[in-house]
Amino acid sequence: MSEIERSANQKTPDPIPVQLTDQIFCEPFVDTVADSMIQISDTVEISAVVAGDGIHRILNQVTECHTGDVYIFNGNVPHRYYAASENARPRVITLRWNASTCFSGDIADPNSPGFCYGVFKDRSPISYSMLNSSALKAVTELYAEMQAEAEKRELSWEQAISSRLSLLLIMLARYINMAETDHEERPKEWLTVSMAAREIIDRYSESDLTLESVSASLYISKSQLSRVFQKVMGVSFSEYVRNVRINMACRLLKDTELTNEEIIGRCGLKDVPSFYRIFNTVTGMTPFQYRSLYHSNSSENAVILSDISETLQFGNLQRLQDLLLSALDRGISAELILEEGLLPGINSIGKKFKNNEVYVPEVLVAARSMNSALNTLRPYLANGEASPKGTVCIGTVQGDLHDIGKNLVRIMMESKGLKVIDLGTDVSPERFVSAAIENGCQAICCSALLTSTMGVMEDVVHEAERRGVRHKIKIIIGGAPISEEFCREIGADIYTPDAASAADAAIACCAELNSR
Ligand code: B1M
Repeated sequence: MSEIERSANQKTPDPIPVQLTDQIFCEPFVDTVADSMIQISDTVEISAVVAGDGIHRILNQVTECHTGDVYIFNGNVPHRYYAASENARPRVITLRWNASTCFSGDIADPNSPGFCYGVFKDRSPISYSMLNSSALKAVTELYAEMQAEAEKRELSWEQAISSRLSLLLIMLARYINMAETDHEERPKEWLTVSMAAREIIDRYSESDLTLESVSASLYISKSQLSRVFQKVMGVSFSEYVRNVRINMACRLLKDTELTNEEIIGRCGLKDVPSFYRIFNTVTGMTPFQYRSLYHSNSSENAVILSDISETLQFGNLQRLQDLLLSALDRGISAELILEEGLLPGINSIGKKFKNNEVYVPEVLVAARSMNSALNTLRPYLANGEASPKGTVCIGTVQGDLHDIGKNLVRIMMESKGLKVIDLGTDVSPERFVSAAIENGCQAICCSALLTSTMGVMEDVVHEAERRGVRHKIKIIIGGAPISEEFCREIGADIYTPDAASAADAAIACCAELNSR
């Protein structure tokens, strides 16, 4: 047993430690002196989990480890891998080399430019306090290459990582060497960011993981953490948190049968629409498409959903109805049919219309299919409650005839227990406000799809003021051209980007007004 293992063993006793299955000493760098003669603090150690999941303990800190995690430490950081259970044993490869042959500084001292520490966890670089920015960049790029290679499945992760691990070491050696002359000292900032990244990894499932809470736990200001995070990581704090969450969501989609809602809960995400939006931004796919890559059952469902999307565009109502029912029969949820079948269909028509590939009649046909499909799905989307949580009125503003988005918002609101008075399309400000007063509504919900009609929303705000009810009726607005900024500008209360969040916002408004 090596010196390193002996010392790690003494400090971290555990019932089922994992055997390092491949323990290779990186030939080019290991001194000719015997292993036991090398000062632990002079060695750099890279270990990688190449298969399976388990537990990793660094000093007294215990975290999960997964295939693809890479840890770079100087040799006197006691850390070990453990099996999560008798049957779940990670395979770990470890490389070590004697850094004193090429670096005379102290790699164990956080204030030394050669201080060596890096963690690539959950397949993304989560913390590193290594050397200089060039080393960081080089190692991060190499890691990304390994990951891409493993993911392309040309090589297994194990093969990809084994072949590149020694390269990582070579790279580190080169930059440790350079660190002696490159005195761009940043270890303190890196340590701060490492600690923040560590906290993000530990708390990604908590929805209240914020810049504020992390900076408070590190006893630094929000702006300071935000600045050093961006500088060291090259991405903002919130982007980083988002990426960690989406990485974890990818893993769950691939390895489990959890529903979107369950995944959202486990990854600290907000709701289905924002999950879809963020997931798409990061991966270029929907969660369902991602899952379909790995599950044959999901790929069959994907075929039905893309059929639904196509049929909606051609307007064959009977076939659409059959497909919807057969999708429901197969256990595909109404929400998924909406997100993966109907909405892509209507959006695709919208794009074709913009590019002059189809004209108004085709759009009308698709819109008719969409409304009929929404009617079919309505009972499955809505699970209305006996006593309403509040009353709202909804409509598309004057001059605007688009009603699909508005209908969807209405269905979501009803499904969450609100009583909804639907005023239809082309609704004047006077009608909105009169209907709200007559029906005792707590909120007026306005939808607009045209840039030329969005201004009507401001008239609704003025009309509510003129009739003296502005203080007791909230005005919620939405639709493709609307934004948060526009909402502020016109003095409306709430903007939401999608139907589900519109329903949540309306419920919150009703609760607030009811409690007064
Ligand atoms: Co029209 N149309 N259209 N159209 N149409 C758009 C909106 C357009 C973007 C198409 C394009 O050029 N790519 C473009 C608007 C450009 C602009 O102003 N920036 C446009 C145009 C120009 C027009 C006409 C002027 C075309 C013409 O005649 N030359 C004309 C206007 C008629 C009028 O209203 N006075 C017109 C007509 C039509 C049809 C009648 C043919 C048909 C509507 C049929 C119907 O609704 N019953 C139609 C359609 C279908 C579209 C597209 C293709 C689809 C709209 C849609 O239903 N999307 C659309 C292009 C597109 O969006 N891709 C387009 C699906 C729906 C679920 O999304 O409504 O955005 P959306 O709702 C979302 C969110 O926005 C949000 O939640 C919903 C889902 O989560 N949301 C809210 C909506 N309301 C909310 C309210 C909230 C909160 C969230 O709180 C209260």
